[in-house]
Amino acid sequence: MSWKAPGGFRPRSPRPGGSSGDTGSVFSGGSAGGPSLLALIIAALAVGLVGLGLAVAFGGGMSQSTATTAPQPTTPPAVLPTAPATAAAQPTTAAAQPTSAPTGGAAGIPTEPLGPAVASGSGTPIELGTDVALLIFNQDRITVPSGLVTLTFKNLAEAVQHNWVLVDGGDDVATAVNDAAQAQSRATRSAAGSVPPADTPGLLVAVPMLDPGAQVTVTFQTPPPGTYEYICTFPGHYVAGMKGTLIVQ
Ligand SMILES: [Cu+2]
Repeated sequence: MSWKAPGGFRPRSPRPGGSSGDTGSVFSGGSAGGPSLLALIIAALAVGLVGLGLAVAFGGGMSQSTATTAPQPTTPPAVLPTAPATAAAQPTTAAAQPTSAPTGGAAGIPTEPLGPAVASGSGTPIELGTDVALLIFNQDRITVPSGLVTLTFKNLAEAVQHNWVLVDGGDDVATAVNDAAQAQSRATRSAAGSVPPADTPGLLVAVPMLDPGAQVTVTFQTPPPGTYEYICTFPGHYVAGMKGTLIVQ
């Protein structure tokens, strides 16, 4: 039948067109190599099965891979927060630098009396000291006339620094001023820097932190007649009760 025809056409397998001859040629391949066709079919099936198997296996792999991928997205976010954290740390470092600057310059640690009430000249002399060991002044009440007052403050302690700070009010103001001093201590990273800035609200006079045995003299204009609290702003001392009252008559 067409068996031979196709066979004869084999050379023409490249086919001249889409005629029936094509179909014949397809079959011809099979007829010409009967065993080959069978082998091809088996091979195709085998390949198909293998392919299917691979597809399934690969599919499974993909699933796992996908599952693995899911965690990956989780990992990146974890990394991202880390990056921001690093970024945040940088700003912190930057902030620390400005803080270091004052410390490095030692300008952050006062060496002279400061505050709006500090004045030049001399006035009514008064003296004040500290206890040798306790965190207290040796006088918790001082009375002065209104006007200029010249205070000589001595740190009589054996091993602790102290200072003297006069505030325009009582405990409430003293607490706020002391807080400002603590902030300075943190900013300068030094207990010696624990002195309120000159523009601290409620501050009248502040002397620098004195080493044991040191003293300082400061003249200031008293506030109007009334009672005013004075404290030591060394970290922890005011809280411990290192304070007194200045009575202006
Ligand atoms: Cu003190």
